[in-house]
Amino acid sequence: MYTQAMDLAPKEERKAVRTVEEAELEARFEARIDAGDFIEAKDWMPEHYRRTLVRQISQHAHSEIVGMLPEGNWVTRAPTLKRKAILLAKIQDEGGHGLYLYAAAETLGTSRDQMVDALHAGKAKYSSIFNYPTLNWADIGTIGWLVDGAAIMNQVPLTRCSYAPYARAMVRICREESFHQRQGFDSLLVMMKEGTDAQRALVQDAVNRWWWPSLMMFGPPDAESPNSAQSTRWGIKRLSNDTLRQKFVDACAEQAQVLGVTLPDPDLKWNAERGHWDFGPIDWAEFWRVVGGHGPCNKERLAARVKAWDDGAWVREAALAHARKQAAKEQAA
Ligand code: FAQ
Repeated sequence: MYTQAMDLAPKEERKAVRTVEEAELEARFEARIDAGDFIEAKDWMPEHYRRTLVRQISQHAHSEIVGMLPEGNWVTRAPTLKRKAILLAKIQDEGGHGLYLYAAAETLGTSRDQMVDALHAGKAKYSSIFNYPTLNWADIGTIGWLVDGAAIMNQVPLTRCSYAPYARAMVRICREESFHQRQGFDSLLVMMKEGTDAQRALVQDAVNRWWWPSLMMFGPPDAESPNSAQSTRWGIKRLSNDTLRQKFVDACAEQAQVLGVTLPDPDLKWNAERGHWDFGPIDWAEFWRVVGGHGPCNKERLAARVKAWDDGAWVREAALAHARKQAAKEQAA
């Protein structure tokens, strides 16, 4: 059920015999990838490259859109006008990121409606992280610090992805994510340094709950990541799941000291020989349970997206009717 292979043809059809011309095109494509060229939408590309990108970009777009929900839960309860304005701006940014990414995926020949249908039918994935609840105000700062922090770590290398429309979208998205991470860290810092004991306890509680799911955002270990080898070969992925996860742990271990919070991992310690922070085992059974649709909020998130889509039908219909009227007017003129 939970696969993104929504428009994969049956296996027999995919085995279609390659013509000499296709073999030449493919060799030229591989040479361009080897030379570090960017691939544009109208360039020839192997079908598997196209499908891999649609899979990844649509998952990424869905993550941005579903990712608005956990934070949206706190818009009406933000503690000050300033925090509310920041939160609103951040959530709007996530919506914008989803739209750029759907547009980037559309350049590969898959329509937004197809992608949205796959999400609503439970066939398309979105990041596991957004299936966890936001229980207290410190969850919002923690999402900024850890979730946006993990998102940037993963997304900066994507600005050099071999598919140019995706790489270009990522440049702007990363700039905005950087502001998101900073506002989260700032919000937590204020609670930790100027807050009450009760506020500091809220921050620690939020960090305890979000730390491990944030590490899972980078995907399964390299040895168990079926898509990594090919995506790396094609320059879609520039750094591996485990490499990015380690970079994230290294950054957060230092930042946690500045904040004065404890990361909930008794095995977290500096390893001078490796020049990295060691960390404890990740519960991959939990990760796969959440990815498989059985996390704490999967049902709620999907239901909220389907309801928002259904409730917005009249807007889409009105926009189409307006466009038809305008076109008819122009034709008559
Ligand atoms: N959750 O072989 P790999 C954000 C799936 S945006 C769910 O390693 P790949 C902004 C994977 O799809 C966050 N599923 O796969 C924000 C594959 O299944 P499939 C999203 C996951 O593609 C912040 C299977 O496991 N970012 O946070 C996850 O080479 C705050 C095997 O995995 C992106 O999407 C997961 N965590 O590497 C918004 C970045 N991990 O498709 C609001 C772009 C893996 O074969 C608030 N994506 N899976 O059925 C990527 O960089 C890659 O797709 C990875 C996975 C690294 C996520």
